[in-house]
Amino acid sequence: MFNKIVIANRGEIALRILRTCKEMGIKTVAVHSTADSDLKHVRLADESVCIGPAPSIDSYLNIPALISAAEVTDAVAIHPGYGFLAENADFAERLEQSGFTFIGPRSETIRLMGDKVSAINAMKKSGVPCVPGSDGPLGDNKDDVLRMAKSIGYPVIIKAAAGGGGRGMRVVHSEANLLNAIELTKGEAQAAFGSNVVYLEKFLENPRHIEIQVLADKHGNAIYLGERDCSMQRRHQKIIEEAPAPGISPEVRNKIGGRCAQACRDIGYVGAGTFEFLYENGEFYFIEMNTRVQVEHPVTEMVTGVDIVKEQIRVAAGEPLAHKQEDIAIRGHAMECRINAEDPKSFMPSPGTITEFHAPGGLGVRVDSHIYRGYRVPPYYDSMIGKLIVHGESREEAIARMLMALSECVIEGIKTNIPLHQELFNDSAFQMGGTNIHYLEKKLGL
Ligand code: MV4
Repeated sequence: MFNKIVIANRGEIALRILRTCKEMGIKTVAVHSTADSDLKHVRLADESVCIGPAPSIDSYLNIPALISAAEVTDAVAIHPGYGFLAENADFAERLEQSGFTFIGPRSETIRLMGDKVSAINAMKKSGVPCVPGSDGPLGDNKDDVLRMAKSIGYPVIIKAAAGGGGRGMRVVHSEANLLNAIELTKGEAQAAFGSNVVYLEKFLENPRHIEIQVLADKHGNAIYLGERDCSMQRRHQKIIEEAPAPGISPEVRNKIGGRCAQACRDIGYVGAGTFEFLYENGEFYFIEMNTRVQVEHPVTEMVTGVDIVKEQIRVAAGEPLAHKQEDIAIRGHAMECRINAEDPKSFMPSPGTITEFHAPGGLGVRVDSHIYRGYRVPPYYDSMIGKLIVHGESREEAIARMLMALSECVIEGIKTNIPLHQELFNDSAFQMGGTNIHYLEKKLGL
């Protein structure tokens, strides 16, 4: 096993990784910007290194500074968390070349999945269901493109191959707008990603966002840990996630999960990963794969009992997965609220000093957060300051526990979105389960 790991992230996920390292007897190096020396995990780590000034481009995204930090501390591996460099194939490749272990898939796999066209092609080859579409980049022949879109049927969506997560896409409702929309999307993609490659899919109007969690090792083993429903979102920012997804039967779960695990074996996937699907009229349609640990991984941990970060570290070190598919069962129901330092009505960030903090507790309540009384939320980074996760025997019990936990939670000095969460957990459509990706924006009147 690794002797010492650099945690190349901040906030709650850095603390989450540190906790598992401590449990595994692995020494930890916290790296932080000048704005982050008071982070909780920096205090708890065995060593810490300041890697640069507040802007993340100069610190958390500074590859030479991170490699230097690993060198001077004699660390052997780097955990990237989520965001920042977690899905940067060049970073993974440079670590591989410098003799450090990147805790994640091979750089080649990150690159394959970073290009959405090659990701979809790999998945289709493995029998993962995809959205009907162009089966590759759009070419220059206008007649071919028009004919193809007509056979798929409007509305269609144009997506940048280098995009993802909601960046670089455009919906087209009729043939009259298609060619112009393609040119606009190509131009935007070139400016944003340095690539004008775009592809086309049937636009699904009212889908849910359901994703499958997988784990794979270097010995050809791959398993799935069920699904999460992440449909409650606003402007591509998820705000509530749950597992299992309402209305997904064990048979349906095992069928789609089995396909994802097989795809992992086919491409030699290593580590934790997520297959993102749109789910509409009882069918799954693959859209993207995430090659990192995700913000919402705790809901899967709560219903399966598997420590996803521990498995990431174990498989990166060459050990076999600790769990077999037949040992994985989905027990009860888990829900997660992302707690953001923001105005609950305007969604404007609300950085500042936390003058009072009382964490909720009790059976089935988990708080993944780095905040404490006196902590100052810096204005430079993401506004998420923690996650409130609950587990219950049933979805109803999980909702009741979340309402209890939200009412117990006291955060003063900054604004948070806790009032919005309270409204949503009291919302009758949400309580029924199965709302689609447009529900929250429509409710907010956006
Ligand atoms: C789609 C779609 C409808 N049809 N693709 C947005 C994020 C990116 N991961 C893919 N996205 C979408 N792709 C087809 N063919 C609708 C979305 C979409 C969406 C997807 C998941 C979660 C929230 C979303 C919000 C708006 C649009």
